[in-house]
Amino acid sequence: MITVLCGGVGAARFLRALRGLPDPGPVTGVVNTGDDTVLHGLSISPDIDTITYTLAGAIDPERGWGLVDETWTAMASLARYAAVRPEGSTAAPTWFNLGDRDLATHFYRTARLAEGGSLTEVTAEIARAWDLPERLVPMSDDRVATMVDLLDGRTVTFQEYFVQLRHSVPVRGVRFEGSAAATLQPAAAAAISDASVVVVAPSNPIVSIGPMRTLSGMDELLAARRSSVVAVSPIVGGAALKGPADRMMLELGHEASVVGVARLYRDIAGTLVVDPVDAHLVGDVEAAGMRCVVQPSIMSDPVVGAALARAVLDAAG
Ligand code: FO1
Repeated sequence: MITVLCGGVGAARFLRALRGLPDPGPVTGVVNTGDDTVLHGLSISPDIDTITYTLAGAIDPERGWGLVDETWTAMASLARYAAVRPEGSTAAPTWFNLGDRDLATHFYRTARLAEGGSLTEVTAEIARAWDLPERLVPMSDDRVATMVDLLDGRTVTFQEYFVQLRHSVPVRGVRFEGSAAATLQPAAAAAISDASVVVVAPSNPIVSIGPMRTLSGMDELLAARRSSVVAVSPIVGGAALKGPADRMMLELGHEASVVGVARLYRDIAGTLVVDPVDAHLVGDVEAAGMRCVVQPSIMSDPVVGAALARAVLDAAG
């Protein structure tokens, strides 16, 4: 069994790449829920949905989130109410775009959670509805909310930072509210212990992989099997492939490079896979304490993706 620790887009593409191997065997994605939010009273799990839609072949390829060929009638209709909401009301938010078909996923998740279903159960049901062969497990059934402390003194939720502020404001800290009391989902813990290989997907080390690492026992589970944990660097040539990982790393005192990634992961993963543009940093990654494998990691087409997946599995021995 292969277990992949997942954020959003990069992880979704890596999981899809595993399908390019002749016989990958059972695959489990343990997915970040620190990005989850409630808007319009709806429970939204962006990373779970990005992975589900990508593996279903239904993701919008340009945006990397939401459904392809989406329509936006509900969002457009909200503008009428946004115009009349009283001062201080957060009703009818229009900054976070929920497509008409995407809304069905949030309706279902919200209704099932309200009935007492766990996020783990509901995630599996949604994955089944989209005919996914992979198993997706949220990192926890408990609420963990990534909060971003901005340099200007404000604290905002992750989605306010990422979408409303377009992640273009400097950050001075990141916190994971609720994580001290949250339990690592037992199915996720078992998937990590029982896997032949654990992959840390090319996801943001701070806000995608970071939240799951704050759950009690997570780092210990990974450290105990460190030699067969392989991380794929989300930083290529000093820049994030998508999103604010590079800037966030710098702002929070880390080097925005594969060496900075190695310093964050060296206690939990034995090997770091880096793109050929970073081949000159192999010695520095190894000096930071990780074995380093060079392999094209920008999953622009299925052939590159499958070769990356193969190299990652080979790196785990
Ligand atoms: N990202 C955006 O940049 N703008 C949006 O309006 C937006 C809406 C959205 C709706 C549902 C969903 O599952 C994801 C959505 N995302 C949107 C993506 C999401 O904010 C980020 O990709 C992740 O949270 C970061 O991994």
